[in-house]
Amino acid sequence: MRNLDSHSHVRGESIYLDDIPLIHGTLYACVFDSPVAHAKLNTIDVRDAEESEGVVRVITAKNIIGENQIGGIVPDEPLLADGEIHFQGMPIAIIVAESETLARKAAKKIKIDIETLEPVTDPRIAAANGDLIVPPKQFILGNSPAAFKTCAHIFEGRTETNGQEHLYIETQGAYAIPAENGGLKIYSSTQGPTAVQRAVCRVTGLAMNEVEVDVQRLGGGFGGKEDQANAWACITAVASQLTGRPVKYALHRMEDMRMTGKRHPYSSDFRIGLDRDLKIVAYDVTFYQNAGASADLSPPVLERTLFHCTNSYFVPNVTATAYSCRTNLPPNTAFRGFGGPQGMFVIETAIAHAAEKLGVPASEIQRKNLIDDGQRFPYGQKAESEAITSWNQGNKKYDFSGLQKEAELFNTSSRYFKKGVAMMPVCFGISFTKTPMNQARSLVHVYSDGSVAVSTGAVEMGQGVNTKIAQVAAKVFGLPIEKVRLQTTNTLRIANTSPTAASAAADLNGKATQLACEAVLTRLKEVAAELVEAEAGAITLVDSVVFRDGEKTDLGWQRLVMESHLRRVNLSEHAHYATPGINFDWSTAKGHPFAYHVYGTAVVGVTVDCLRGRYEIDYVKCCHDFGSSMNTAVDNGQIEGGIVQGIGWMTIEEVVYDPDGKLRSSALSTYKVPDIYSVPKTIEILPLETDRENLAVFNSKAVGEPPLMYGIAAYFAIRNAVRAFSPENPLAFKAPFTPETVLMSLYQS
Ligand code: MTE
Ligand code: LUZ
Ligand code: MOS
Repeated sequence: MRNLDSHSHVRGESIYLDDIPLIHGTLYACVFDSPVAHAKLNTIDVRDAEESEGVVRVITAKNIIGENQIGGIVPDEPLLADGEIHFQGMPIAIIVAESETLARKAAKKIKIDIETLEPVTDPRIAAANGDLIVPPKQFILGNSPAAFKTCAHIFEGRTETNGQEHLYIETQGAYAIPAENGGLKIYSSTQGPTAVQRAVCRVTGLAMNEVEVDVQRLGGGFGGKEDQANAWACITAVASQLTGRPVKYALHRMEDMRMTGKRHPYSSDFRIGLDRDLKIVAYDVTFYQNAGASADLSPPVLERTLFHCTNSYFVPNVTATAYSCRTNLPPNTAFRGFGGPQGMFVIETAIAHAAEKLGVPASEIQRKNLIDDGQRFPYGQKAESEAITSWNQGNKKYDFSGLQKEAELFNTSSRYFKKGVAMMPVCFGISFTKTPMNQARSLVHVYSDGSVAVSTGAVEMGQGVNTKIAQVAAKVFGLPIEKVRLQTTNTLRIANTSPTAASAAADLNGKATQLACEAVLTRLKEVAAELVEAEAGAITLVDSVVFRDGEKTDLGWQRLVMESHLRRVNLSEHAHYATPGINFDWSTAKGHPFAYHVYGTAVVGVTVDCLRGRYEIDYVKCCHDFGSSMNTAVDNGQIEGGIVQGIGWMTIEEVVYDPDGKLRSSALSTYKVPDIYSVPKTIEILPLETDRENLAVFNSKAVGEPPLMYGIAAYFAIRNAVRAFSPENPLAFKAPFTPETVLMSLYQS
């Protein structure tokens, strides 16, 4: 089943924020943002800007009618700088003008008087200064201090993983339109319409029932619009409130790169202890998360790092500690995997490091420690594990040791090209780790002509959630998918939504849709039973036709719907779904936070050109746990995209800040994402065979984030190839492994 959007996408007819027809009188906003990372802000001189051609209004913190505050979790994020500047790119003033060009021209005329302060960009320095976003968090399982005393082998080290620019194709933006009696309608490129609604209410002083947020789709979000769409929506809302006119702001690429946060860089320390049989006995890890200047989503990202700090392994004794460190960088935020990848990188490093020191393949340590059914994660939840089955089924198909031997054989006869292979098991928990967020609603209308409209809180951002939800409705009603239309995501129709995030949108909104459709179906079946003279229990709907006891009748869907309407039967339903059985208690740091886990095992092979430092990803082969996929086209696309994005993070994508906090990789010429030439030559996906039940919609497990972490193997595969060339060189565990760092690693003395 193809993605419903593919037709309009390829014809360029899909509607994004920038395609919304503008209302007469629309103004354009842009911001004047800080040129320095840390400073005292004494005065802002907007006089020249105000007098600049076409300028309608210049807005600073003191003009905001509501609160100058957009911090959702911690109230530490002013919309506009007031008194102090916390990062380079921090919005200071909003310029509203008759055209985009005139607004940007005027922005250049703003002058500020500042006293620069020492910026901090290193999370360890921030931690040493006691500058934490929230108190440290810890997971403890067993007793690692005691267990280390029993270990045959103990290794320790440090890792660094860098940030990652989301580079959604559609930049951030919003369009605010005044509504009756001081209300506002906001079109926003957001993953979280309700988050936008709340933030807009806070800065404008309006109530939630006065603000409507509408989202057609996003040109990508990847977590970057889970919370960080709020600022731009607030800017247009404040500007619209103060001018009484519609205001639009769509960021230019370089503004977006400069002003928005990225994946959190982490610096981490680990200590791993193994017994003689290579079983991991104890693992201590300390994470220093570079949160940037304000909390944003850093606390839950930090928590997910802890949740995934042992990846797919069972480790009986774990002490994991995590610090969220405040620095003078743009606030870092959600990014596919939400801290999970950063946690997993560290244990994979610990294993690789132990394997190198012990002279055994890392895959042997990995395989021997995979979590089994009934074993517990450090947070107390028992595994329903597919870790071992996905490894074994992958191995049966791909022959992992055969692939390793092939690379070794190649390396014996090749001097300047070296191959490396690495494995990556993945275990990712599905559910928001904040239990209350795991709820959703769906509004289903069956119109009198038989067409079906579905509204949910899910936001389509390329991941195919609308297609999956349409499939759910079509399946329940026994209709072709063409009969079902997904409406925009709108806070008037669906209230109090969780963001489309945590890979859970299809599960949560799909299940709510299933419930809504089933409720309407029950009523339709009662009418059908009357019309064909049967018990309601004997009725089924298949291919738009009513069946009685499995036999086709001449009552079709359309007539059934019309007859039901004439009998005044309710053809609409608003249903609510809340994931059952989940909980988590931070006072004990134990619980059952996830509805289920997604498992998988990947093997990645690379070839490094040891004269130039360049490399190619030869293949990624994975055995992936779909449960039972309801849409293999969409799901395989998610896996391929996730893998490429994960490889990008580990290899060529390099976010660089100057020590003074200025983003150097601020354009597409200096920040490289994988393109068609650098993607793996082959990606093979083997669906794991399992007949286990799960809490996913129609047993089709969430797929959005987990595959990103297969990309971590690319890092270790490159490392193995580098070591094949120069085994004696000491190598840091620092990602990304860019071609430049590979070259230097090959030839360092
Ligand atoms: N796929 C595309 N094409 N574009 C995106 O922005 N975001 C990812 C993933 N896949 C994303 C994507 C992220 S970060 C998440 S959490 C999930 O999609 C969210 O959607 P889902 O819950 O429907 O899987
Ligand atoms: N967002 C969030 C997420 O708020 N909570 C989560 O647990 C989460 N997990 C993954 C991605 N986004
Ligand atoms: Mo995805 S990081 O949960 O938006």
